[in-house]
Amino acid sequence: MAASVAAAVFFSLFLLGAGPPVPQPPASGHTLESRSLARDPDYAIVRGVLLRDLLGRDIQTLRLHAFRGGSLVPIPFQIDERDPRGRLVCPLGRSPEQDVDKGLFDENDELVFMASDSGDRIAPGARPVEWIALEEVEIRDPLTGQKGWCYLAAVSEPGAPSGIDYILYDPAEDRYVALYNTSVYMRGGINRADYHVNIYPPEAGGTGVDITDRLKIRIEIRLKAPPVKLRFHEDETEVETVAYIDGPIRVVRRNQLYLRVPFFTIPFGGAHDVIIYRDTNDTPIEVSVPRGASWLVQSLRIRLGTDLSPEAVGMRGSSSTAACPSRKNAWRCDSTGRTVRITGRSSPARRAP
Ligand SMILES: [Ca+2]
Ligand SMILES: [Ca+2]
Ligand SMILES: [Ca+2]
Repeated sequence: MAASVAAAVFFSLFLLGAGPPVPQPPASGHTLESRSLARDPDYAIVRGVLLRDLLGRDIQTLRLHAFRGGSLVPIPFQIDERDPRGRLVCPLGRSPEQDVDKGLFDENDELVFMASDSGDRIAPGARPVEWIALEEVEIRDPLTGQKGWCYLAAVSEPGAPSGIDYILYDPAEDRYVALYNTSVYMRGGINRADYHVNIYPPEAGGTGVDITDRLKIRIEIRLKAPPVKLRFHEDETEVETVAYIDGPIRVVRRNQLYLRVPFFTIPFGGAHDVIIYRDTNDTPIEVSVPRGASWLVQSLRIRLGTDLSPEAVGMRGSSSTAACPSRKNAWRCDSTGRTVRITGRSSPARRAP
């Protein structure tokens, strides 16, 4: 049942992505070099410091295009600002934020787009007159040397953006639906830290069924005095999404984790970002330790892991760069040493307390 509901949502997303017709810039120019890039699931991030001709521009006037089939077409992108400390600026949610320059493109702000949306390289000079400033972005696969290009331009009369949104986010339910990657957080209600649904549709090479049992969180705090260990797991945590970004390429959820103790909750570490793309997730975690905590805390240990559901048995994973991890009960390497197969046998992580 869960799989069919998710499939229905997925197709809604696809239809939204098709969207209404988008005004196109005039076809112009000719191809200087054809796109050879073949990587599909990767996103690309380009910092403003590399796009100097556009620094200081109002971000709302910027548009990203690719040259395909002899025409310039708008492609989905977003520009996320970072504050002077380097933290992503989240303009939505309970605690919305602004960059200090209030929406201008500066050196640490970043352009984000999918590598698969890039196109051919266009000949210099063959560009619409509406483009008052321009930077060519070349992306290159470091493994193969294959290339693709796109063009970020400041436009005098910016039209509608591409109309494609690869990822939808519902802050009320804390649920996201990405084109190739669907997850639902919160088991049994709001304010839970763990996700419990993760579906990869057939279009992404997946099975279309939920392969996740649950996220496991194990936190152990060893105190100096009294010399005791405090242990918390995912059922003893709460999370609050304090702010977020919802663009066409990625959703950023800024979460504050709380530990539940008798009668109240205490914040744990600083807020951390969960960054969700069309195909993948990133969760950089930074733990803030209060000044003076060394007088009280001997050590802190955090373990995170995902338990898979029986539907994951038989799945394979591979890496073009890394060898298989050491042999475990839960998976087996093939003869190449680069591919693992989920066996379904009980793993050390599952047996852990
Ligand atoms: Ca900035
Ligand atoms: Ca800025
Ligand atoms: Ca979105």
